[in-house]
Amino acid sequence: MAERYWQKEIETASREQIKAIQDERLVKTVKHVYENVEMYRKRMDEAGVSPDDIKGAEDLHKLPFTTKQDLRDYYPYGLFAVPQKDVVRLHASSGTTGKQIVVGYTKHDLEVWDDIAARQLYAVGADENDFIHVAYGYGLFTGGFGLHGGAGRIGATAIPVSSGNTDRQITILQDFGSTVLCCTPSYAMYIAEQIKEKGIDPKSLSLKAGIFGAEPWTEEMRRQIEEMLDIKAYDVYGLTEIMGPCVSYECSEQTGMHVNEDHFIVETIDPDTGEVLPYGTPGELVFTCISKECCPFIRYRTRDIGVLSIEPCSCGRTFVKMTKPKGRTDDMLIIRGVNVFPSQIETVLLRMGYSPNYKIFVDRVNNTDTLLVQVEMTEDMFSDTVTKIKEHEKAIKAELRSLLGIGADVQLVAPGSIERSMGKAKRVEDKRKLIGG
Ligand code: DLL
Repeated sequence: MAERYWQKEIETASREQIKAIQDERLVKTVKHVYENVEMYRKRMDEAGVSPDDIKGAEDLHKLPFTTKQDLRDYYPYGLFAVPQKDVVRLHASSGTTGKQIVVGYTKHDLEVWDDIAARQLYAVGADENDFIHVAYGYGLFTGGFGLHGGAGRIGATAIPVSSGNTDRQITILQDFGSTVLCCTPSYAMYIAEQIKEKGIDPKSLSLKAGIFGAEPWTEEMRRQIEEMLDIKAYDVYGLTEIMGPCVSYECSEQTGMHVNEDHFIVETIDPDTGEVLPYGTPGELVFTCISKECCPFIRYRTRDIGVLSIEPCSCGRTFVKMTKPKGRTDDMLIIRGVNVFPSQIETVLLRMGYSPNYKIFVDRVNNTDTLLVQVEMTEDMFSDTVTKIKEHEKAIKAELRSLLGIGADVQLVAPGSIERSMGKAKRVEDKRKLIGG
């Protein structure tokens, strides 16, 4: 299939052209926030930087960072850079901890959002002939409206199912002829399991692609979903603070997501020192909005860890690519001094043939951290003897020890017994935090 682009000129522009656009838009945005947002004016004055010092992207490092705490401190509208009469939409996110944050969009901001979602849809091979089944939540969460806007932009038929009610999702997939499924990867997996359980042949559906994001997932999980639903599964990344879904989008190569660099400048930094890192080095992703009117956050620290690459991509797009974020600095578990990402545990489990239905419990007993991984047995193990099950548990333990470098307890539980998620999965329970440790 020939590669198709929604906005070919910019998606395949030369690096020089992209840099020129970024320079011009950054200069304009910095002036905009300096003039209209008290926090930016104060921060820049304190740092001794004036808008005139910012001549292009190479000056970005002079600007102070913005964090989620800033959004909380200026809650709800203190960081809006336009008058309320120009704000046409609000979205919000509560995150896993703390007070929710609020962002606003002007008409222009929503148009940009529709365009970047349209780029994602074209990149997975969709066009006006497709039925876009949106099973991300609609509401203050950005997932539903984000992909919905993109579907409208390309003239496809949007099916705004929202999340939940899995039986109904499946009926709609069957009856309405959905061709592209959009939801979290954990929900896609659950839908796939239910389809299997009902004895429905995935080939009897019209689905051809999935756009899955909003939470970390592994390559192993991608393969399972692709196989179970008989589709191509693409990753999509974004966050409320920067826009919502489609800040970066995956293409036919399926090796990471192109950042929409005409709207966002991406950097990776050392999370401890704030120092900018070269491409190819894992670091915290930091985004600067350069075309937004209402909430153009400057050097927003995402806490997501990724790697950027500027290697040529077979799809022809020239935007920088980011790897799947392997986790968040604040999701990283430090267990007995060792850094552990839930995604590493997922990789081991899926490689060994288990499903991504697992739960990680961390606790502290007698001043020592404990790690327990619960995972569902496969259907064929269910009738195994206790001894046999113990052997399977031992095998997982050994694999985890070799990958993580620390010991973990493993418990195989009955198929279907771990709670399923219709949105973002919550797989970690760190009891140490509950007791303030
Ligand atoms: O999750 C926006 C979104 C909706 C993205 C639908 C993709 C699809 P928030 O609720 O603000 O926004 O959460 C943002 O989710 O900082 C990451 O930690 C995580 N995240 C988002 N996409 C991915 C992904 C939406 N593809 C936070 N892989 C981000 C890993 C992701 N983590």
